[in-house]
Amino acid sequence: RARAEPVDPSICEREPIHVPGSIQPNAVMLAADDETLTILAHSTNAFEILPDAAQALDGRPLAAVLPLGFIDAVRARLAAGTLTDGRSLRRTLRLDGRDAAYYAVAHAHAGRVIVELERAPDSPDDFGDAHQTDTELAVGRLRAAATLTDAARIAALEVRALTGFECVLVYRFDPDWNGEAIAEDKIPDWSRSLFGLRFPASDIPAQARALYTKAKSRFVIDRDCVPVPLVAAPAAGNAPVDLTFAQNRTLSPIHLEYQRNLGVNGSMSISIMVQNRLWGLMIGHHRQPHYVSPETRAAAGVLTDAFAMRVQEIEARTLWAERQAHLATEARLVRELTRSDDFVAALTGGETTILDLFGATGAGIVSGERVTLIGCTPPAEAVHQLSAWLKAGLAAEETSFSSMSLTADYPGLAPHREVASGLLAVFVDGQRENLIVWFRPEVPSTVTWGGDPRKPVLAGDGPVAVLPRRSFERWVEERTGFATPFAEWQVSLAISLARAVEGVVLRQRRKIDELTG
Ligand code: BLA
Repeated sequence: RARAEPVDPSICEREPIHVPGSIQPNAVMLAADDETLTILAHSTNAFEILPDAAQALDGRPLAAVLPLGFIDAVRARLAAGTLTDGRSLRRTLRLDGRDAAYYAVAHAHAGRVIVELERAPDSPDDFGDAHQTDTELAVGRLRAAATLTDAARIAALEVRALTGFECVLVYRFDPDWNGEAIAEDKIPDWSRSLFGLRFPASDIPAQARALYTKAKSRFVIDRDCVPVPLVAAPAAGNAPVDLTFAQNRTLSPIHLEYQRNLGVNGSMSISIMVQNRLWGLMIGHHRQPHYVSPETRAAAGVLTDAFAMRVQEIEARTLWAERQAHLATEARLVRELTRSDDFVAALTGGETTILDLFGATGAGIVSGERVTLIGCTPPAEAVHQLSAWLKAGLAAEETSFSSMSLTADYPGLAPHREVASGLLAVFVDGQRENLIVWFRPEVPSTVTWGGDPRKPVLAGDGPVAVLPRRSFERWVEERTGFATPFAEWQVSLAISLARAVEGVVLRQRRKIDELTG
């Protein structure tokens, strides 16, 4: 059998998902010029609810087919600039010649006002403010969660209770945009579990993440539905409608294939934004088609935002406490430094030492030929060679170096990777005679992926060049030579400690010069 060529997952990033040219069939879409409000494009199912649509819609005013009160509200919001960037106007409308009520959601984007019409349920499944009350109670429970794990578990449970999906997952991105399902709430009779599994970055490609940073949610009612095309007036300059913020955009066919392979039909994903960054997704899965009404979708968005705020609070509080503790340790070390003539002894010999910083398990100081080590470290000779390597290799303007896979960067320490897979090193002086180092141990980890991350894509045989993998079988990767990375603030703190030491070292030199000079 011929070996398949490796497939390049970056092909996935090239699909222009914001202009799919179609919508899901539960909605009707009209797109009008945002100044004149004349219709420039419509979905081909428009005639189903707009009796006049059998005649050409394009070129007619929106006001000819939608209630005037609604059009006035659209104009007012346009004038106020509050219809863009994810904001929308929502109204329940009565349309001429129709008994049913329709939900209309209008937003403006890229020169268009886009109106999406969905039939309102005949008998809403809740009464009055039930939604609001439920949502408020759920927000209260989230607020009480003390840890990230608890908050994620509660969020998955509450969002599932609200939306009725068979499974809700909290999916968290890592710094390289791989992701992990950190919480799962699901119906007992679905044996599949994705909890704790990791997925490679290419499963949610860059343009999709960029879009999700702007537009906060996606709902697929029926993966296998036939998309409804958008037809545009052939007017000059009438570009395909940009559906970045549309609620009923059809999702990428490649992604729908992925869902098929996962056994998922109805789905949801809501962006979890923490400090303006896409932190993760609240994902909903249903084995059958699953309709979620617009009010419920909005409430799920509110709950997801509440979770995001809780994450921000918990992360900020943890970071703050950790930094405060480190600043206190640094202050004690600096006090020792000012009392001592020997900076090496001051930092390694007292009650507080540099080993109390950064969660390191080993630390040391190289001062000329003298190597002083505390905790679990490679032997002195190896640390001395490491310092020579850094002295020669660091760029002229650099004073510090950190690595979470030191033995890959510097194979000389490979025999010592158990104690030295992570390194934070900082030179004290411009001549690079004095170096402080912190070591972190290897975290021997097995990462369990949902499928082989080295093969996220298959070659397509039809019109598409790539297909998502078919198997989500657990795939266990043994990772060796990795430590928990040092955070940026820890590197900064190490540099500030080095500056304090430099002051002391210079003072000692002056003293020695005075005595000998
Ligand atoms: C989008 N991929 C997505 C989305 C998710 C995932 C959640 C958001 C769209 C949605 O469903 O709402 C991936 N879904 C997951 C993961 C889990 C899950 C990791 O449930 C685990 C719990 N995807 C591929 C390959 C390609 C690809 C090979 O695997 C491209 C060749 C593309 N994924 C892809 C694209 C989108 C996407 C293009 C954007 C869909 C859109 O918004 O139109």
